[in-house]
Amino acid sequence: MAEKKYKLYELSRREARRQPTLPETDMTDVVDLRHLDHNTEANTRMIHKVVVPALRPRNESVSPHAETNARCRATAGSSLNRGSFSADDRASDDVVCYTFAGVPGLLLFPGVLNAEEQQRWCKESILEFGDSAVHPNIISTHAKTPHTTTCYQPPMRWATLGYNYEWTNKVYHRDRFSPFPASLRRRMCDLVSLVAQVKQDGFCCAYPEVYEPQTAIVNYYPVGSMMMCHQDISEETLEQPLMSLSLGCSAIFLMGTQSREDAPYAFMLRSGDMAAFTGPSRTAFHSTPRILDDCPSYLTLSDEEMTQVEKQRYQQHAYFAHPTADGSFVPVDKTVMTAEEKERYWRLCMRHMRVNINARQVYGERCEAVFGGAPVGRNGRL
Ligand SMILES: O=C(O)CCC(=O)C(=O)O
Repeated sequence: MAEKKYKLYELSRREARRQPTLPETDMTDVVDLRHLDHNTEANTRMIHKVVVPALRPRNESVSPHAETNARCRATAGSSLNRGSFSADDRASDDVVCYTFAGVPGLLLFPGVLNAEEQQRWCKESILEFGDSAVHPNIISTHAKTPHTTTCYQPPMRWATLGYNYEWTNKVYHRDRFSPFPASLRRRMCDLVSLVAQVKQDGFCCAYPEVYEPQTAIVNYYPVGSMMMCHQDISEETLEQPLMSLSLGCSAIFLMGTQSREDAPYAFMLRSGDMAAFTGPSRTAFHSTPRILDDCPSYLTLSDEEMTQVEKQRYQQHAYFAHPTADGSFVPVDKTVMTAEEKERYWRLCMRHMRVNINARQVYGERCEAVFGGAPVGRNGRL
């Protein structure tokens, strides 16, 4: 199982006495788009770079969708600009995308969100999207740190925006939703227009004219947590891409095929990167076995910047990352915080965390209610 190779282990005291250090995780096979010259020969051969012309801002007269057929300049892996994806043959506002021979339909856009935009989505994810009073906000089933296994698995939590997903039966319900945020809808539509410009053999990556992000799952991954191998196939519109934004700590992400038996490829996802699962990758098995403890400084606060009180509260599990003994998280009343306190709060939450926002279109038709209607059908877990 490929997850085993990358997940974070913590030794029990007994094991630590016998073998105090674990071998370092071997990252050789992980595709790394920020350091192209670090990739193996085999990985370098499968990486293809596509330069996507930037779309005009929305307020210009040409609709972004009208540019869907714009020309893309594709270059094979052998002519990659090694070591950086910023200085090359593209205009400064063009966007770089990578596709991969052997992983048809997986599109990675490294650094497509700049630092300011990353800050904005981290802040919203912590302060708004994670608010159980508005969006279903679920604590992982393994919320208690297991004492019976040597593998340390801090709990994940996640929030669902738009149509709720019923995890047990793997279905959506048309009558259960929370409002899908307008700003996230706009951004996802723009990003889907970028995705639609990437040409692939045998399938179209996206249909921006009819795309609607109707559900977003916001995953909050503390360092040490992981997401097991799964497919996302409950949506009716699998011809539309699953759009996935990475924020905060980096992750090792595995993408396979429609068969669980096939060995997946490993990719490093960093803050600001976007992955689009299109074509065959839209229905492929994938997982996130490892979160690295490397949150960029512009998204968090260092030890030196923390006050004594904040340090104490961090120990008392107040900042999202660790549950209390009964598996719950310390409730934090954000309504009484000043703007400055809120700013510090989200940055403290991000200290050892990755946030992943992934959006899907669920139904084929337009669903205006999910963008403006009052929340309905809340279940008891809000
Ligand atoms: O962590 C990621 O980047 C992917 C998350 C994912 O696979 C999911 O939410 O279904």
